[in-house]
Amino acid sequence: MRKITYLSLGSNVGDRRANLQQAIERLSELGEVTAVSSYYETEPVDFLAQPWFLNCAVAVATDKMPRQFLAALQRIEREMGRKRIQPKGPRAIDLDILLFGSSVVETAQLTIPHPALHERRFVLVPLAEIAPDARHPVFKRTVRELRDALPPGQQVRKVAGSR
Ligand code: PH2
Ligand code: MG
Ligand code: MG
Repeated sequence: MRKITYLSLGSNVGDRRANLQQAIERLSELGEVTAVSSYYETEPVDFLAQPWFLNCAVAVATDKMPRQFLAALQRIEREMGRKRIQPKGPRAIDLDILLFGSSVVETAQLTIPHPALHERRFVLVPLAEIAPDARHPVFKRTVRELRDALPPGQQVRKVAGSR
């Protein structure tokens, strides 16, 4: 059954824009890419001593199941030279599942919705651009509502003319 999954893409190593573009091209191997947000320059969160990220959000319509889809994302990360060194640290590409239809998944390998989705401006601002009315299946709030409820802080700047 085809579901819409929303992803957060991030890069803060190498040619960040080329990394996002290459990842978006590869995502079309997993389904139909139906929307891509603008690109945003974003202040690092959690692990602060690293360069600013370029982030965006992407919608993919896919027939895959969440676990299969995650394995495919991890393969793309690997093939794009992602090295897992510092948790939450610098990376050429990070592909995170935010929402997967209205599925709720909680396993050791995968949590959907993404556990930090509701507290990250670098996720909610791009996501609200392409899916303001998508609903968080646990909190029962729309993406727009979650974005508007964020406390101040976390700088996120739209890159002019990025899409
Ligand atoms: N990803 C992280 C940790 N911190 N900060 C920003 N601004 N953007 C990210 O994509 C990001 C982060 C872990 O995946
Ligand atoms: Mg991440
Ligand atoms: Mg990740």
